[in-house]
Amino acid sequence: MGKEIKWLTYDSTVGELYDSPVGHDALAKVLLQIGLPEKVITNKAVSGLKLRTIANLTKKQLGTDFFDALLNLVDSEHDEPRASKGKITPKWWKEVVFYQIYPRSFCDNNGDGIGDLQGIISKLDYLQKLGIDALWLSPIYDSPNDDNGYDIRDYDKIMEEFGTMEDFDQLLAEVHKRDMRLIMDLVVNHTSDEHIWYKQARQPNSPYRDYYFFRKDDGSHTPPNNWTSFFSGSAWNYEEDTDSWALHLFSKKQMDLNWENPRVREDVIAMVNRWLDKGVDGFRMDVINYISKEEGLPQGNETIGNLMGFPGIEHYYYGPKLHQYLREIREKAFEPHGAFSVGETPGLGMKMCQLVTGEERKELDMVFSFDHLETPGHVRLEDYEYDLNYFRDYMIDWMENYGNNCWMSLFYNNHDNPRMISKITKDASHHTALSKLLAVMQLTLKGTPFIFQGDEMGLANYDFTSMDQITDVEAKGYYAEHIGKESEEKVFADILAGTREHARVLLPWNKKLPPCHEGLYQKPKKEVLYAYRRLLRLRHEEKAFVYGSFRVLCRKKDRFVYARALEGKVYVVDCNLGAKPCMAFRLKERCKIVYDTVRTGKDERGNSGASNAVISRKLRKGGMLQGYEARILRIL
Ligand code: TEU
Ligand code: CA
Repeated sequence: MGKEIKWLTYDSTVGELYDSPVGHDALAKVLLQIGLPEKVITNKAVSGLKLRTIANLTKKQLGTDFFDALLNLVDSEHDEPRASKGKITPKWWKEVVFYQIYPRSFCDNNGDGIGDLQGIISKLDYLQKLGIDALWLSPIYDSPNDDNGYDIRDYDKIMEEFGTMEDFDQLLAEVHKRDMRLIMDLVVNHTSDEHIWYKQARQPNSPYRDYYFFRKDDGSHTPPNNWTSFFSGSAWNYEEDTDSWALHLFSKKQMDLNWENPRVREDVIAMVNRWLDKGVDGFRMDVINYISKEEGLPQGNETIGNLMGFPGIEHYYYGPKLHQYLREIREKAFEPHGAFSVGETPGLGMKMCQLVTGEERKELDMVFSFDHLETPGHVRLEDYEYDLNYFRDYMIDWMENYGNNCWMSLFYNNHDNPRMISKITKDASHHTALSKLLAVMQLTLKGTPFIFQGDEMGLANYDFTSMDQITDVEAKGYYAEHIGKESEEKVFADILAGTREHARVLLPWNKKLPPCHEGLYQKPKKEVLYAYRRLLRLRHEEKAFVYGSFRVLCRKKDRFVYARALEGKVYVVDCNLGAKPCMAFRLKERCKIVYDTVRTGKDERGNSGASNAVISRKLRKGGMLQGYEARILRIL
């Protein structure tokens, strides 16, 4: 399986570092973070330099141990990713379109202002009519809701507010009755501090002590290392009664499980098997790339910490035993059940993703990678405008280089992100067109689309006016951390731009909202719904959009034109990524318009009647695309 990669040292060159999979992804990530192009590294003058030279030259900026940290990370991976050009293995999860449900804010059936399982059941027909054939449910397990269910108290119980296990069984049966599939969220990097394991573990002599990361205070009364939590502050809680520290990469109530302990793995795998035995079709695995922490939990490199915003991350985002643990769950739980797995893997670049999703490696089926969600030099909690030209280049890179043994997930939104259309522009007059443009790309590019609830209604960000409307633990932590250092205006503007709350307001079809969200309402856009239905049907009817080849026809500024082809059938997707009109792409071949975001907007069946012929004639002469218009053509 690929050649052995050689160990790198200070005598290796920048080029060699960039050639190694982990070095490549780590450097690419750093460049992305500081907003520099790849050329900075690939140009000959730099790539030939020895690391020793670079380290000496940049000592002031990067510190002395930056390259130590980098080499340590790089040398933990000796497998070479394989990007096959061969035939794609057919799988159900490559052919479906997923819909993500965030249960708390999807549909409230009993009118208490909280979404629930009966609410989901009541919308299955709607989802089926939309053309959805697989669902991903964000966590529905028993939880004290410090992080809305991502802090699990009992993996075998349903959150009371959502319903009962009977409701769940009914939901699963109703999903399957419609030939749809259902995957659950698997949150096993951490549990709630109210989980029975953690409660036991707090006793120093408990057999559960080693289920988590506890460290005795060394007398200094400072945390054992400089790792920080994703929700601000140190990643360590001090526990007075035992004079020890406990690790939590997320909120203070989300305690990291120690995967080094084989009993943790056994218990987790047994739990996964119980759900699979019930008949669920697979899992979305929360921050699954964080489960293997480097032995000894070493101090994080400061430079990396500053660049990435999260000191310590290099010691766990691609940990030494990650592959081993992923294979273990697959072999002992997923494979025997034929279950599907998609890992949430923040921070992994393309090569690392190839190394966890290559089908020959038997780890994960797919991942959610996130580098397309922010343009270079920007972070989510920041008020800036997203440039779709970056999205295009990112997609082209992955379409061309990820390999046919790997398979991508395609998404713009989830419960951790604001709506992409609002990030591109706050000018609401463009939002309908943008929703449809994004839908066209998501449903015609190569990979499995994951639509987030409300995308199909054309929902945009909410106009929150105060922190009282924001319940999310991340935003609250961010506010507390930044409010002393920057103006209140700036802090709120950044939160308003990027808060996860935008994705967590009850969908507009619910009458009663919780008090903090009262009055927040957006009118669902029928036109966007029809566009989604039409595009979903097209994707299901035309396998070229699933298994077809991908070829770029034009990638000039604000233009993205590509072809998908299978068994002689060729489709061309012509997208205007800018707000201004542009010339449509000129094809030599005769072609037919299959779908157009502007002309067929209102018609649910996608019939555009006479206007198609008109467009066809115009097309041969050139024709125009309006701002953000997209069009799908079939070559005749
Ligand atoms: O998210 C993991 C993650 O790293 C982020 O996307 C994170 O929420 C934030 O954006 C950090 O900047 C997953 C879940 O999707 C998220 O909802 C949970 O809060 C988190 O894990 C912890 O379980
Ligand atoms: Ca309810």
